[in-house]
Amino acid sequence: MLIKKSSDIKESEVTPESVYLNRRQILQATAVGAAGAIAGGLLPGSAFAGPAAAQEGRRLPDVVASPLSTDEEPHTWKQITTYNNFYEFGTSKEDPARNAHTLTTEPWTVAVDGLVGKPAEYSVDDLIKPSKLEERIYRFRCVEAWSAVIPWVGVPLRDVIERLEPEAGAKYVAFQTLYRPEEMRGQRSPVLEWPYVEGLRMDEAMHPLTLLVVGLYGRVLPNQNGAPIRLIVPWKYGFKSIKSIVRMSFVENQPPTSWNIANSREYGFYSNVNPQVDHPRWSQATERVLGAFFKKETPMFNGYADQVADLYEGMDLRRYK
Ligand SMILES: Nc1nc2c(c(=O)[nH]1)N[C@H]1C(S)=C(S)[C@@H](COP(=O)(O)O)O[C@H]1N2
Ligand SMILES: [Mo]
Repeated sequence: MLIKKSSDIKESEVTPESVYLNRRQILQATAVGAAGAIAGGLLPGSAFAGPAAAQEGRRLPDVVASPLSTDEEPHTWKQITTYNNFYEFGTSKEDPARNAHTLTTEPWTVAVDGLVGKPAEYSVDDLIKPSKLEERIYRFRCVEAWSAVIPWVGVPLRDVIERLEPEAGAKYVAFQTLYRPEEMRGQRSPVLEWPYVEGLRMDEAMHPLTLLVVGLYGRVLPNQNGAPIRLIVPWKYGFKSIKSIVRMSFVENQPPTSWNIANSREYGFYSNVNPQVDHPRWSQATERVLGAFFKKETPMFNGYADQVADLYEGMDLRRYK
């Protein structure tokens, strides 16, 4: 992965989607055309029949480009908002785009509790202020072996945690998604234990790459992508990146996580992207990039090994999956 130096970046470089409607789209049109003939449009992100893109919400003010962005070209707004995983709105990849409009995200509060100096119910604005909003273009790798490149807008989780003043005994941060079956139709079925929960070890939560996300392509986050506030941990499989967060708890012991509760044989707590350790039912060595036909090799830690490998030094990553 190439990382730009901050001195090379101006605010005007923040990504409007139109900038990317060039080479990439031409490449994709070709790839999807070829794939459509073979796979009948069932390929992730293909242009064939499917839900409409999310409506564009409010533009977020004063977003600065981050030097931690990958130089890969992002997928389109339409791709990122029509091929999602969000079981609260259904189990198929098109369900969130069809069903997530029922979620109301205002008002919204995030409860902060546990071993922390400043527990309270925070509005999203109060939680992220006064950090400056950054655009971070990250590689994103799902456990189901597809991947995308996504221009998120958010603030480092680290800044937020520092302001909340965790106590020395806090070793993990636990996160919880909203539970509101009237608005989240998927929660009316027991496909997962509700509410969705996730967690990070404190050093993972404090890592500079870990982002609390409130936007996409410079605009407020669409519901299907986890509005109004979600986590992004780019070196871990996508399911660690919990959506529509309503609680952050500072705890001493490793917290339970949804996919581990659902199937502990297949999903561990760490869930770092690791091409050397297969999922029990499929290989993790390669990935299919959203909209592309050919698979490509998955790099260790999703390409972020230089930045995060030392978090796991001395750990057996086959055991701690
Ligand atoms: N609350 C909640 N968060 C969730 C999920 C979910 O079902 N519910 N799915 C996860 C999985 S498996 C993935 S791959 C990512 C998908 O994020 P995206 O739809 O924005 O690409 O969200 C993660 N966060
Ligand atoms: Mo996923």
